[in-house]
Amino acid sequence: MRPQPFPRSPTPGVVRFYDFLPPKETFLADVLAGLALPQKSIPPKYFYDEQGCRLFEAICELPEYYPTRTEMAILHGCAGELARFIGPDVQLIEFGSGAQAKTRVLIEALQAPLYVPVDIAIDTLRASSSELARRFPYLNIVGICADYTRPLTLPELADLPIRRKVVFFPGSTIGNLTPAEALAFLKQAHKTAGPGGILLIGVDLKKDKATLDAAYDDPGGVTAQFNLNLLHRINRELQGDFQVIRFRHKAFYDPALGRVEMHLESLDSQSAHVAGRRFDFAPGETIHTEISCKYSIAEFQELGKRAGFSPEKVWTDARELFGVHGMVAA
Ligand code: AVI
Repeated sequence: MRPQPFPRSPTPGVVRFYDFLPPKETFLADVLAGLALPQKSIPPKYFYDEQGCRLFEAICELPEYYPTRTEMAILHGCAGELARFIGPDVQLIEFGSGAQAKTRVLIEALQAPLYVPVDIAIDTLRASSSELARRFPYLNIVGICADYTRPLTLPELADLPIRRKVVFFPGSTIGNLTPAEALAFLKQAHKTAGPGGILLIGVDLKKDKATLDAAYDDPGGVTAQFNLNLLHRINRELQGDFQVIRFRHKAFYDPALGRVEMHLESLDSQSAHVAGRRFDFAPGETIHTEISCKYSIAEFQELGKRAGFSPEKVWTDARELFGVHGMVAA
């Protein structure tokens, strides 16, 4: 797909935006195909419309949802060591850049001259890039609106004195891919980083079921709203007629598979239409909307090695809830 240059941001620090986003027909095609499967399912990347991004930010503030604040604390704690490990004059490429709070810590620590955020949510990408440009006037920013789970060739960028590329993938978003997809993603990240480049990746660690169940099914129901928003989004964008009130959020950790699963469960026998196609639901039938895989440090290092990385560093918190891995592309 050819990149469409995005309308220039009014903020001078933001150099350019590129839009590689798949067209709306892809959302429709993925929903129709997913709802036709024996186990109905919809890819989690479709959570993140404007409302979904807002709800995800609210999740990150929940007392039960430890990953965001734990990773942030780890990055603050290891910023100096990180800067020594990575060195100066880097191009910082961030996949799934979202709200970019963690990015600020890294940019400050590394004094990176070039930042390339890649995200599927264009509004968040533009707003947070503009905010970063205000904070770091020396920083060159090239925003890429794209689905980074698909192969993507980044445009060749400014002739700045760059010594190495650093791919930053925080938030344990890699957990939302199956292990096979995660491996394919890591191979892609290896290509993007290039020889000697670094992958800095946040990965949620395996832990007890009670902690994980609470993190994905909070008592205030914010995660439920986030999950159910997918049906609202289909109604809004794909002429759907889901009666959202007749579905409920279901989330649980499966220790045997080492992953959290999120589903939307039909409360009774019902039908819904999407773009004129009818889908039937039995009571208790679910749409599988997300997996969130958890990895021990050794499991993730093994995956990294299979993608061609040499695992060099891991930073964790005192309770060993979360890990930030530093890996060098061989
Ligand atoms: C974005 N991703 C890493 C989150 C997670 O923890 O898997 C998405 C999420 N789903 C429910 N709560 C948070």
